[in-house]
Amino acid sequence: PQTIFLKDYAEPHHWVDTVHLTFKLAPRATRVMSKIVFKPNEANTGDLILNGEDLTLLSARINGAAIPHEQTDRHLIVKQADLPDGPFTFEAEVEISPETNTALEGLYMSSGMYCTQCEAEGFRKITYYPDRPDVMGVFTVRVESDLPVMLSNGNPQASGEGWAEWHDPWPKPAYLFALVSGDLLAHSGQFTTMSGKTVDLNIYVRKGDEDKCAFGLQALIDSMRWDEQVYGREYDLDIFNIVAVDDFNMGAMENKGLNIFNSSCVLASAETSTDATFERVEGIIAHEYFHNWTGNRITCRDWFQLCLKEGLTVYRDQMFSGDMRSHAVKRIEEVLQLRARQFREDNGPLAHNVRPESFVEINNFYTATVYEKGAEIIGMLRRLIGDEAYYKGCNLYFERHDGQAVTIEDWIKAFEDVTGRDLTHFQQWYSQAGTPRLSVTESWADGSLTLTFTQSTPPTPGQDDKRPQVLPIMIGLIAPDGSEVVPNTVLEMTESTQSFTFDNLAERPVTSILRDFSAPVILQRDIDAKTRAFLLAHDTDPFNVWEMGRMLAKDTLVAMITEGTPPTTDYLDALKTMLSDETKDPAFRALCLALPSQDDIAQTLFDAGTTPDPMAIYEQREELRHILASFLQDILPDLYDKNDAGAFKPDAEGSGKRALRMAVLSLLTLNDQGKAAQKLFETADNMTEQAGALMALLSAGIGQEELASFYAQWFHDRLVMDKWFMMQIAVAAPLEAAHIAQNLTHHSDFDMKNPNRFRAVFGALQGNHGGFHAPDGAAYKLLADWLIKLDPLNPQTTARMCGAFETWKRYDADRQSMIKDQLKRILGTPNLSGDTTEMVTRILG
Ligand code: B3K
Ligand code: ZN
Repeated sequence: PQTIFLKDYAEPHHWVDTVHLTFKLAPRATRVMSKIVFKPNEANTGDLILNGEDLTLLSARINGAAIPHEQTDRHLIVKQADLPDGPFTFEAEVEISPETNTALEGLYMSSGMYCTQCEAEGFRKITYYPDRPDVMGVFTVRVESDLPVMLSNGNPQASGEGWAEWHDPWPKPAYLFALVSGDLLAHSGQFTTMSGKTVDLNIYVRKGDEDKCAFGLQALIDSMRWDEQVYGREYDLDIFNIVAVDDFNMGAMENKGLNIFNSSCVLASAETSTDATFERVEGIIAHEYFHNWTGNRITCRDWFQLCLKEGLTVYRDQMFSGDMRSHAVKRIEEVLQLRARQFREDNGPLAHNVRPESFVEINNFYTATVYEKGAEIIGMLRRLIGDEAYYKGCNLYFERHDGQAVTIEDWIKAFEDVTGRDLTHFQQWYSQAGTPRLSVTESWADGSLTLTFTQSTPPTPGQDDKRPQVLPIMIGLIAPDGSEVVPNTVLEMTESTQSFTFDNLAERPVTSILRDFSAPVILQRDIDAKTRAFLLAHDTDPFNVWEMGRMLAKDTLVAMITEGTPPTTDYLDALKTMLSDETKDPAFRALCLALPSQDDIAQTLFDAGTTPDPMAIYEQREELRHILASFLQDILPDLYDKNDAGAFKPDAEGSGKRALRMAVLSLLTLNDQGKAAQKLFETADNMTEQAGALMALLSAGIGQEELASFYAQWFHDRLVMDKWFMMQIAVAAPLEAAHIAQNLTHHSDFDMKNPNRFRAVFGALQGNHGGFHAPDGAAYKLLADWLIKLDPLNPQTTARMCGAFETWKRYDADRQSMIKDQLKRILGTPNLSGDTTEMVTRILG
């Protein structure tokens, strides 16, 4: 495998004008006929270079005549000297085998249907083509199939018995190509765009899933309206199709006019889906739809620019979800995710720039850093330049680059042009990895408060010296009587150390720092108990109120683990007050009640110079749950009853109440031997409460009977079965987790070829911190065994799951050496994929 560098980017030798494809679909012998009109790129002339992998070439012609060409296992090359002058037509016929394609990249089969996944470099497994995003062409596709539904990108053009033709008028890179054929049903609707055009909307699913589409369709309609109202972006085809596929390597894919979804990210019903699933479906539908402008109409010049479309589109879907639900709650959830996934990545051997400078396998860079940190950069930009300039800049970007494949520089330039500011320093967020540490001191004299900030970023692999970043630090000042004397103010920090002074203050105020988590940094603030209690009670910024509570919980756990100190009454009282405060949103209170994860505690200990002991973390966190259950015992039953949301509606209000109710139930179960949870399990009419009750029971070490009856009720529903696999591993006690997971891999419903099922088992195992790091190393070995088995079938999912080991350097010598042994064993496997080789090599460092 070869390393590819950003600095080596060169334009292609040929551009594509139009593409005609004909697919004669058959499980093991699909024929693909292509007719591509090329024109030489006068700025960089040379051989015709086409990508192609796992293809059987049957014929190739240029302008109707056979041509001399070179063929390797990755390319088809025609020498410049053998090419006609000027534009020419290349035609080829290849054969491929979708049924045996277990990598789920290119054209493959899932539960009897044909479907495709081309991003990033899957189109080359379909036919010979310049498979790079800067080559954009107008596609016309003919599908011939025995199965009734035949779909591709764009608008339907003509169809007959056994065939259909589609034409996409918008030039696009090959990674946005899609084709689907199956025995499918459509759940349909319509949307009228802002200029009055009617768009047909369809969600295609397998028979039996048609009653799980209504929510997704409404989310699509809401997204289309939102993008018009907020960004002025209108949809541009007559039809928008979504297809649900069971076997899919990630969440969903934004193919032009034909989004393909992992069925777990589009199907939803009250009985089978939790509130979290509804929220995820809404967010992912929006994300893929928003790509139509940020990704499709304007795409990436090369894969190094991935964050151009992903960071921006994540930012847009986050804004949308905040508007649909609650901004405060959404922001806290985003930060929890960012810290759990992106900070974790940034702190370990896989740390990389938001815009990487080299890669072996681009699929390994669809990461939390590119996506979530990429989104944080957009949020910081907006905070620095203000809303008006932000939308102006976006409009300029859309106008200037519509139909083009562009770079981060082009994106930033639009904002420089509308603001007149030099954003060179800000742009460093794309080229410097690592999470900045921010500390602050305060001084007070004669009515003036001075805040002195210091920032530094620890070294990351290949980047030893870090420079200061541009940080928008949003603050507020609150007077001792609780009134806010300085409302939200953004301080722009650009130096390593920098002071900001506030004058003419009557009394010394309390400072609220990094409101709304205005920059993706680790704030190291020595804050005394009194100040923290004051902010908990008076801060107007909901994020910081939650953050104060979280700091208290973390300090409590750390003190229990490292010093054996029991929780202070400060913490317990504050939590009780918060929970009982009915003026506060139940969803917010649920977030306050949730304890920091074991992984989060492990990282916190490590940052503080202590080697984390996973068993102690597990035990003390359990101990704290028991202490809370007994301290809060008077209020729990009442909270549980009051937050019964009644008839199920997957909206913010209902889901907020259920979230609080389930968090309360989890503690209540430790007091009542599971009575309330058992009752709820039997009577619940929705999955949020049924699964919530089961999780509460399992977490208390009971509930085996309910687990069995859950299986009996749901064994026929594959998405619910994923939960059944996941739940029992996720909450298993440390010494049992690997054993339970291993037994489940022998269950007749376990199917390693289905990524959802594989992740249900092994994602849950790595997510169970105590279980994954059990002292005997059984979980390390089990995961390695299965990664080795999966790699030849599905390298992409294998490589991604290797991330489970990325934190190995946090732990003691024994664990380090056990993990290293497993990583070396994986690396030593004959014929290991390039994907997995790259990941394991980087993790070993
Ligand atoms: N763009 C796709 C991700 C493709 C992943 C390829 N390994 C989905 C998304 O981000 O919207
Ligand atoms: Zn995306």
